[in-house]
Amino acid sequence: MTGPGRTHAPHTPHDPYRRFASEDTMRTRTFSRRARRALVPVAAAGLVATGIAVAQAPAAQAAGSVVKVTGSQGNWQLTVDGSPWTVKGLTWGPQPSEAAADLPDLKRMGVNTIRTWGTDATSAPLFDAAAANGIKVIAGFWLQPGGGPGSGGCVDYLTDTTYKNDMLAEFPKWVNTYKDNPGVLMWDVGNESVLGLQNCYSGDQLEQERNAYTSFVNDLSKAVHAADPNHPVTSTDAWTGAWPYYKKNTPDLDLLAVNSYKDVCNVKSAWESGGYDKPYIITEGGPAGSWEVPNDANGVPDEATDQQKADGYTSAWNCVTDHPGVALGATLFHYGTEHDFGGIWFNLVPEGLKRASYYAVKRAYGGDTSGDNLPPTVADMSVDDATTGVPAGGTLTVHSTTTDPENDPITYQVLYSSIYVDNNGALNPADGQQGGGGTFTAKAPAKTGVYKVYIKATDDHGNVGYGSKSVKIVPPKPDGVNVAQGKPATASSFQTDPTGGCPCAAASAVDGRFDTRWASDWSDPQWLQVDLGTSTTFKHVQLAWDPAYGKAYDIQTSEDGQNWTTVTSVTDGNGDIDDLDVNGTGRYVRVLGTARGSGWGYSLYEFGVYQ
Ligand SMILES: [Ca+2]
Ligand SMILES: [Ca+2]
Repeated sequence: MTGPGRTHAPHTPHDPYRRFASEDTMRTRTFSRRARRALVPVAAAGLVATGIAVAQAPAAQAAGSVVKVTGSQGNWQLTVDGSPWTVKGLTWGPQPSEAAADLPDLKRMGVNTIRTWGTDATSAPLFDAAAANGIKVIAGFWLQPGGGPGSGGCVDYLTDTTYKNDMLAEFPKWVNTYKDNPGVLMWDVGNESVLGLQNCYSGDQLEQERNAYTSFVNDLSKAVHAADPNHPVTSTDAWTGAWPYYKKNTPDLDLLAVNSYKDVCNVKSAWESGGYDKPYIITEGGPAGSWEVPNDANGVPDEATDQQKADGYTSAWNCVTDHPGVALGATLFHYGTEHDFGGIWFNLVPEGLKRASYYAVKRAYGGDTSGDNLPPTVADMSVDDATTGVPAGGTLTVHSTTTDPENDPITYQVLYSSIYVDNNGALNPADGQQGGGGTFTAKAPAKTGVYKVYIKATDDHGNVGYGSKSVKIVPPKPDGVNVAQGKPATASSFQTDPTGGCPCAAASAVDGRFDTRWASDWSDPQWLQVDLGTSTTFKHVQLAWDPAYGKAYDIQTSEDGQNWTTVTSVTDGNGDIDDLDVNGTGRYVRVLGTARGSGWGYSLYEFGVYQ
């Protein structure tokens, strides 16, 4: 980092949820015996039918499908055992052990395909459940680095033959394990690594690594084809800008693949202008991601409403079907149950409850929607003082107009996320929430910063609607007059680097605003002083810290700006808001920082001196 930029969430091409989803699929999973045993009937049913003894035989003994990319330039199709197969898909989030319970629901949606990111010893229940429901799996394999910053670590594809040989042994092993399972549709080697390599390398080496990576994907494709000639192989990246590398280095692939959200309707033109000779599938798609939308007035991604997101899925699917003979389908993102920041952004079924986006995908895929009961719609959501600031621990007021299409009774909950404060995506119910009829009050978060506020509206038919807005939480206003506000201020140093949201001059700590700050060099000691103009007696100081806070500091006064008297000393500061009752008199007041609380410098949103 070049500045104390922690106050702003990093602007990366991928939000924390996608990194989480990626890492989760890489994690070695452990399953309870109970979960494994619950799946035995699925496997056993197939085995009994083929007359094989159940006791020892693996599920993979069932007959696999023959899947092919057939046709010619611009007139391709995917076939399964000779019949056309348009991929009407969703990415799959739950554990494989949950597939037997959940896939019948996906089948009712009209989903015929699910996509995963990793395939290993834990995957059998997923393939088995898919096969039992007439659904097929685009089975992923991880390669480092994933698309998120540093996700999965950095490999040097030019030199690391150990890693490459390991993968060349690993992938065919699992292909051989599962290739005869009728749940397999195709193999998907890697996810967003052409993009992700930018988090590992730059300049000429980045270019060389991207070529080496896609060449290695070709080696893997050959190895997978050698193990299994009956299923296509593809490789996913994050944008069509990766496709020229595949065109150049990966001729063995049967089709291209791309994850695309906001730009999904531009994939067709990118394919047409790129001169490609293979069809493609969308392996992740949906409404614009948090990394693609404009910021709101509080400087954080402006999240769409549930209805706008639902429309995003409809639009994405329409753009896929608008490219017949080339776009062979999509696995839209995401059949996931996480109930957190990323889950509310993308999941069709957070906590297993169905959202507007669930029903939009069901309509797109031709599921039977007759008799569906639909979710509540949270409209016109607003938070009082959302940008001017709600005092920490004070009362937050939120409004919405929420209706249910069937006039079902609605249960409400107000939730907060501190993701833009501490990068924690969890949703926490607000304390002391009251109200109804469109207006709710709740206790505001105790720490300052920009928070997400959610209204969760649940009907009594397993449906949920969400609204979300940001709110700025500011320090509680002390009693009295802030005699420092607007007065001349100077400091031992200040940051100028714009990448950290600076310049961050001393005056920004006394301008009365909680969206501007002073930030010092990253060393001890540092000071900031205010000239009150005339000798003034005061009784309280309030320091509103950026995450770059002072652990040990003195509050001092001076009549001449040269000779200082310590009014109070803090030795165990923990940042955020420090409210200090004092007895001080002087023309000049300063904070002298002697020990920093972080690796950064000292940074104050506001330094208030109260009479
Ligand atoms: Ca309803
Ligand atoms: Ca300020």
